[in-house]
Amino acid sequence: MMSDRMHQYQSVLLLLACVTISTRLPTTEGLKDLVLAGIFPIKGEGGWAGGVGCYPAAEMALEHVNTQSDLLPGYRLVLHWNDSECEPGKGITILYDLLYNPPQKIMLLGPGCSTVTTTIAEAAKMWNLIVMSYGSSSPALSDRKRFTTFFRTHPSANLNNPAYVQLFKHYGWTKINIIQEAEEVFVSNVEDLERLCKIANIDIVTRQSFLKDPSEAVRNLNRSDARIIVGLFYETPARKVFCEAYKNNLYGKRVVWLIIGWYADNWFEVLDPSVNCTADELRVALEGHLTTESLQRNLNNVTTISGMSTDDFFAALHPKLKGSPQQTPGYVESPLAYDAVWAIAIAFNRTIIELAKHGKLLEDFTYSDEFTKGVLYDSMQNTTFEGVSGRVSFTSEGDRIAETQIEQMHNGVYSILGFYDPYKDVINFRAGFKEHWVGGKHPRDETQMIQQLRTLDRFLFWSMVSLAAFGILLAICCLIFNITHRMRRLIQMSHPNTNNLMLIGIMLCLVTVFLLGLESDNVQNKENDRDRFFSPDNLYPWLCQARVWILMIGFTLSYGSMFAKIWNVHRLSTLAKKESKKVESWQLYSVVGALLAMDVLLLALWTGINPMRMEPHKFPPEEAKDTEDDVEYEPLLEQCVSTNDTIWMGVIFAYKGLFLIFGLFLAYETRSVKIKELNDSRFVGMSIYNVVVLCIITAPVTLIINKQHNAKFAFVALSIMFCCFLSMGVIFVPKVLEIYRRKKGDHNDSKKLDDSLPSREEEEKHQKLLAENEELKKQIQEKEEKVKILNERVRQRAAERARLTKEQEAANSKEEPPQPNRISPPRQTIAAEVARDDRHSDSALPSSTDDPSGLNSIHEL
Ligand code: ABU
Repeated sequence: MMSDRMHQYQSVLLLLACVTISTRLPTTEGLKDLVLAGIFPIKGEGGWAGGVGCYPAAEMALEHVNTQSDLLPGYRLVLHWNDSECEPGKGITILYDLLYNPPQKIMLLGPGCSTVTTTIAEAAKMWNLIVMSYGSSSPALSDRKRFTTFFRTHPSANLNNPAYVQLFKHYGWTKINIIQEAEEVFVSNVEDLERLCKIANIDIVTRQSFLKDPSEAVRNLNRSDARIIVGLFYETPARKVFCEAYKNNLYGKRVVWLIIGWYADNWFEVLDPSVNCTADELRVALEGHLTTESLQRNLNNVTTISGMSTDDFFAALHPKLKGSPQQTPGYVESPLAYDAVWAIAIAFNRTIIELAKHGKLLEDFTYSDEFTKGVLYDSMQNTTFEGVSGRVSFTSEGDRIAETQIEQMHNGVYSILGFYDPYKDVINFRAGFKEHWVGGKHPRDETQMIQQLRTLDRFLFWSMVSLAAFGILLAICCLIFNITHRMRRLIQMSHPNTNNLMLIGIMLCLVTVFLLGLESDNVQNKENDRDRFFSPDNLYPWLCQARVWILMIGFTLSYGSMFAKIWNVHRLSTLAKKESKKVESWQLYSVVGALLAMDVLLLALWTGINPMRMEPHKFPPEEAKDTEDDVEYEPLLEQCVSTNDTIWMGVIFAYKGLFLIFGLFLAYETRSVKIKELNDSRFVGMSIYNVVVLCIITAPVTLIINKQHNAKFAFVALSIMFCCFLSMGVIFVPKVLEIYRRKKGDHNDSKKLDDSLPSREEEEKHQKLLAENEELKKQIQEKEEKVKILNERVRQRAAERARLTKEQEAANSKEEPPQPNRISPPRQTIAAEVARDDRHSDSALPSSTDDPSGLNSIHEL
């Protein structure tokens, strides 16, 4: 048991000796060690293994710092470090190991992963430990209240956000989608991006997050038809995300991804058993994507504090790397690790000088030494120098300010597209850089919706308008006819003024056919609008109003005039015989006037309370078959609408419906009434039948085919024209023919316009005669039946008599010679026999007493 313990203890010591690697420097006698605790992410799954590239850079920096004679004279910087594997739990464990095992650590270099840093940097104040991170990008770390002793050479990821916004603006993207790993580093980054997008009026359409498996999040993006996708995740999940994107077809000419730029250059080629896609598939999914990362190298290639340029730095670093730079995670951030060590050295240098003023030594620092921590903090805050990663200085939150580099991938290779300058808030695109997009041009943020107005078929429109124009011409001819022949009795007796009103109404209705075919000018695409009849946009509401007003007033004038006549005919026909049956014009006009007033009142209320406007009805989008572009057509149908239009239409339909049905009733009631002063009243009645039937059919059918603009227009136009033509025909053709007949010489004034039509009395008389005739026919038939029966009897009697006579003669010739007084039975005997037979026959037949001879009855019949 004891030996086991010993063995364990030895193992721990051995392990500590192995993992706590002191950087071996050429020691100089009498140099005091200033020991740093270091945390680097090297192994581990997921997260960022940036320690692989950053640790060699930090090691190189220690080497260079320690060889500087004017920096930290009498001291040697030493690093004791361990691997956090980018795991917060593991990070805390190794922090304890580092802090609670000698030697005393003066400062913490790292951690490199934001997830580990947020845990450790928050706790570091408990040991009065200043933390200098080279690889933590989390914006959450900029919270000074939470991370009181934290500095970093790595810029905050939020620095990329203004660059994103400028990119969105540059490409005209206003609808953005986000997919993020559920880690604080990305959550806080996205929150800042959302804030900036809101200011720039850019919509975040969907925001998907995932913990380990991104498949559902990617599917959700696909469902939302995402086009511009910002992806914030570590490198390992990135491979999973793009594998899912490949499987879900979320790439190509319609999609652009914007992701983090600090992954290793060939990150998608890394063999990963948890990813079910080949490198080639990932390359296909990644083609054309953009990356952003804070600039982590000195672009000017100036000589830096170490005496090296950035190129010199990388040249010196490459031999220290285990693999190729492209495959080395953290290679991009290595200048930050190098500069972090230099920043610590410079801050230590200042601190030593400052502490000396207070009689203190930096190497005497303990975890309870707040004073030294304060001096060290101030020194770090004021540190500034030209580093291989650019100018190093810290904001009050301990952040770096840096440019953002934007890259694009083409055929699996990244090329720099430009840089975002945070001071000027502009992107400086690299001169001569050619963007590479899968579809030849950058994708849109959504499918381009081209609105296509469904216009009336030109042939249909012109056919209907021509027919309507012809109808107006006919109405004008009828009007002229009515006026020129107004002195003729035939026209006078038809109350021509009412007919004129009707013709004016018909003309108005026909004008509506043209108004119904007018279309507005407010759609985006004008390609197929060449031959449209435009009504200027601002006049369209007036057009809507005009259609309703003109059609309603036209209808009331035409149908109302007919109604007034028929109503008068009915009124006169129901008057008592002694009352005057004179047609008063004012009565006709007042009916039409009252109906018109009702219309005007209703229309004025409608227009005043809920005026009409044009509102296009949108049909479901249709895919554009004529283009390769990301385009869909959205068919539009112009329609006049108003608030509460169903209520208004309901009121009007109800009122007009009653009006029509009442007219129909009056027309039926007066179908055979003749009024001398309204000689065309029965033609008017026929016209009313037609109008009512057509209106009753048209109104519901129009509502049903409301969205089929051509069919609706044709149906409404034809119904209007049919009513108009029929009314004019029924009322005016007989008049024209009559006048024509009279002109040809037939001046028979006694012949009236409607003489051909029977009056009600005549019809009743005719019906009576028909009934009488039927009765007589029935009687004749009965008599004929009787005659038939009697004829049969006569025939039977005659045969009987002949037989009897024959028998008699035969008997006479055998027994005795014939005697003159017994040759034939007396006539009376036969008649008596017939009479006897008759008494036995049907009682319905005439008896022998009524007609004793029988034969007489037959002859009479
Ligand atoms: N450039 C590496 C950032 C890693 C991190 O913030 O966790």
